[in-house]
Amino acid sequence: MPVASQSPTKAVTIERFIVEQERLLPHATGDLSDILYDIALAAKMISSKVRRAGLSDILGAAGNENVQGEMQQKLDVIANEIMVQALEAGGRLCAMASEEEAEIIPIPPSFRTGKYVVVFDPLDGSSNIDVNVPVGTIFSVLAKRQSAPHGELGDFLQPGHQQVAAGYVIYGSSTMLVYTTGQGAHGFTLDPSIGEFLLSHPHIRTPSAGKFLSVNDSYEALWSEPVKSLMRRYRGLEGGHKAKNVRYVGSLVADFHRNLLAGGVFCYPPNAKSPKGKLRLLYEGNPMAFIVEQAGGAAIDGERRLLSIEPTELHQRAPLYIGSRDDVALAAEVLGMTGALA
Ligand code: AHM
Ligand code: MG
Repeated sequence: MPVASQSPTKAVTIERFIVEQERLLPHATGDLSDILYDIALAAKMISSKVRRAGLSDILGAAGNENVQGEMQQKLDVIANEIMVQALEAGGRLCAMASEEEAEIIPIPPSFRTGKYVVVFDPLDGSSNIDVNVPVGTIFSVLAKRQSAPHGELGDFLQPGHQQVAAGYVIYGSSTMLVYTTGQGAHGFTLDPSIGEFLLSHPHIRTPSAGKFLSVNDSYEALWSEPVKSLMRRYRGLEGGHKAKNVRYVGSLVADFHRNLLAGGVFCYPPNAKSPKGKLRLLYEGNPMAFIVEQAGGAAIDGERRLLSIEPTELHQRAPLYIGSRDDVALAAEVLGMTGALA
């Protein structure tokens, strides 16, 4: 693996890395690489907007007119527009879908269409923006499977194991992009001085058992008994397990990223008020599940491997238990899951 080790003078840009990865796929046409470049560009643009979030507030709150007399837009709306505009013109997609839009986003007739669809959450955790907590962008790339030249709902409703690429960007103390095309999960850190994503975390491996538990336990009274029992085990109160440290940001990208690198499990269980949890399968659960499996971890919905779920709706929710493999295996055992983790 020529790019796995590097000296500071031989920095590997994301463009170079994507090209090297593409060479490993004998039938690659370059279309997928172009989509990834476009997403990396969008990530840089969103990052620059996020970095100015506090300043935008000074200049005018969302819904107010700014100094130029334009309406201020909410950052999640801006991030959505950036993603759409970065991806629609490339000729590689036949449609897109976003958490921000109820229906599929068509490719305008003035642009060529291609053989992929992308589904994304442009700014996950955006309720955290006002208090300067990390937020992120999550994306999933699928190959078109219907015959019509434009994208249809059926192109999006594919189980997660069919994803051809997936990733996320975290706008944290630095901006990082982590993606996979099924050949490992790789992380890149944005060097703001040169405006490039540089390979910083090649071939990420997540610890097999983690020290962190990320869960919003204000829902505890609404959980089922097996879920309560699982949480007691993670906390070392039942079953003789070593107690985990609880860390919950409330931004999936931030909680997932910490656990991916340091080891741990993120849970968003079903509860009596939300029987499918909160997180969306196609653009939150599935991309993270693809990455975590590539890093040696696992993801389930409590009944099956997350990537095996056949979706029926664009914005459907699914419970999520994701992270270090032994920790997710414990969830599978306590919740009575019968199938294999992966
Ligand atoms: P969003 O897509 O509307 O931002 O919601 C998703 C977010 C996740 O980032 C986070 O893990 C979760 O919602 C937190 O939900 P809760 O406040 O119920 O714990
Ligand atoms: Mg979200």
